[in-house]
Amino acid sequence: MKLTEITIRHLQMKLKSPFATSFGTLENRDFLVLEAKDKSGTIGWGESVAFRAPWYTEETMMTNWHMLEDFLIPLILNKKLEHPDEVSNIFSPIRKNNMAKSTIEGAIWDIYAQQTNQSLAAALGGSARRIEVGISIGIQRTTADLIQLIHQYVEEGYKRIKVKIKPGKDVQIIRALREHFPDLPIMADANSAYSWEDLDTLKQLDEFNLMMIEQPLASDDIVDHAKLQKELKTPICLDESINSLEDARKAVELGSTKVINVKIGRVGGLTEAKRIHDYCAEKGIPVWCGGMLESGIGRAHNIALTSLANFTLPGDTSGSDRYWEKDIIFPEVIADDGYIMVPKKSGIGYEIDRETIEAFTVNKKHYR
Ligand code: OSB
Ligand code: MG
Repeated sequence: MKLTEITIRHLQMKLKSPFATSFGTLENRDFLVLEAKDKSGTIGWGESVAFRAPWYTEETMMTNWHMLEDFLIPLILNKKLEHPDEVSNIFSPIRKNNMAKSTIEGAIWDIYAQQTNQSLAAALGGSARRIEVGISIGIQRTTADLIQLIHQYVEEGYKRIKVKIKPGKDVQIIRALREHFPDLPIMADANSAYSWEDLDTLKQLDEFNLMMIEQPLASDDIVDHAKLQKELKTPICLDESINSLEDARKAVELGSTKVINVKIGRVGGLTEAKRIHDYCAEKGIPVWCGGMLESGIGRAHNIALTSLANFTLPGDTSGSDRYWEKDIIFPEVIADDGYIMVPKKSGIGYEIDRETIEAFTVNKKHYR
């Protein structure tokens, strides 16, 4: 395998409904799509999951473009590769910038799977025929709006409901949800909106039998997360804090987390995601696959990863129709009764809808 040509596109896609978190509201999803061509002509696709602004982590769509153009593409173009696991070594002179690295690595995994005549899921060692999925709901204007949305998604079959919380929009809302849905698997994601000072509030959330509370404290705060976990029955799940296998090991050893949300982009690619999965399996820590409001390309990678055995909890990979009027793959991702079928075709297992990609492209550049 040897990449001879790469194209980067900036796409802008309008979300069907705005997505609000503890940091603000997203109406349009701006992101990069990377198309890589191997010397044999095989084409692979990757998606940069970084947002326009650095609210989730420090990477942005434009820092990703800069890293790709000025550092990562020059390191990988025309370099001979036997296996995608070698990519992390090639990129090792570049610190962090995991989402940028993952954008190319994902395309290389797609090419590798096609050239070895297997699905990306099989290439990663996954065997699930279908995956169980949940849905992540942004902060709503009123609790009544939130309850109505949850009814709709439960009816559609989603297997667990995740709601976003932030200070002032937490205990009351979760209490109302629990009264309304006594047995529903519910979890809450704070996107780092709390600190140790908020211990009392976080302890109040412990009454509602939540499946887990995701990333309550700052991303670099695994010490306080360990202290917090000692005060709570509810399992803590880390998201933003886990950027590598080493981070996962330290958080697990410290007792900062009982569940891990694995995001391919955040950890620098599928190889590292698989390593975290394997480590957690060994330690009895369940994992699930997080989402970044991806287009169908990123979702296809998520579905393949989720087919690995220790992805035992429903993830955030919902159907295309939850995000977009029209996705950029054929067929679109369909969540039927809360399950997504893992494609059997080679590579990412979906066709790329080039016409729709072109329609959403704001800017593009070619590298060779
Ligand atoms: O924290 O998991 C998160 C979306 C954007 C950024 C961060 C997060 C999320 C979600 C939605 O929770 C996941 C999705 O539906 O793709
Ligand atoms: Mg999260």
